[in-house]
Amino acid sequence: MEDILEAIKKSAIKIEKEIKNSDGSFSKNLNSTGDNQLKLDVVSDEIIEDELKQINIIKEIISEEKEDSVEINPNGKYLVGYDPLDGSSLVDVNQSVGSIFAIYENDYSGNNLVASVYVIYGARVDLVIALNDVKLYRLQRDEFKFINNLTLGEKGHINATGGTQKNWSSYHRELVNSFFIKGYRLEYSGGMVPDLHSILLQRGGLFSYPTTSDKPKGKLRMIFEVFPFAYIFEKAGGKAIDGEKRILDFKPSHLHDTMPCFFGSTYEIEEVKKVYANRA
Ligand code: AFP
Repeated sequence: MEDILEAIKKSAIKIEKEIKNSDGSFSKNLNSTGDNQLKLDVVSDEIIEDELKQINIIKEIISEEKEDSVEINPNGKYLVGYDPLDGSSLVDVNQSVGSIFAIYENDYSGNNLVASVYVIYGARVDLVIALNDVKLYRLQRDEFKFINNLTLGEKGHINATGGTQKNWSSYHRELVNSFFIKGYRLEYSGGMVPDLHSILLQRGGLFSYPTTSDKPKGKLRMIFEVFPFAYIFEKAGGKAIDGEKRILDFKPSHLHDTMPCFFGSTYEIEEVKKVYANRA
């Protein structure tokens, strides 16, 4: 496992330099989700693949930017799913972006996750590693220094509301508004990594990306985005559900499956369950 974590750190340092020098232009391809691929997406994916394929304990890797998995070592122990540069379109408006890594054993079921890591490229470069707890590291002169453990309180004050509002269901709109009426503050950048990092660093709140009329199965990808953050939020003392059920109890049918997701401290997730259980 240590070799994988070191490879992620090396990748992060290289990607951070690429972002600083990026001209934001698009490559000629689309990714498996049909998104235009920024050259930065492709370069970040190549940096990570080059680092991970040198590690013998890895059986295969699957990238959000590629249709199929890539075999590394048939006798390897771990499967690594990653989103090389999540929210990459935000680079052009100088917002924070991130890389997300999920490390599985046997298959890509949520309950087979054994570690999750993300990197946020913002005013500072932070790295968060979730094994049995959640640890925050910060890049200082090309080295990641341990800062502190991340834990969630019982409840928070942030309401990060994903998706286009006109495409929300009436009950989801009722849920979102119920938090604003309680005094929660809207914090939403359109980047999953900075939006969830902010909730973790402020020790609570709710991030939601629900089923919407334009995305009936949600937008966020199970293997590379939803499962790793569900793991992190649970290890930090919070919860992660699809509106009713625990996210990590799910298993994708296809490598690029998406699902609705709610990540938060306990109080907020229990409120989600109440509204979604009674939806018309
Ligand atoms: P891109 O990678 O296409 O920029 O999308 C980012 C993302 O996958 C995730 O990082 C955000 O949480 C989510 O999409 C934002 O989606 P909406 O813009 O529909 O709210």
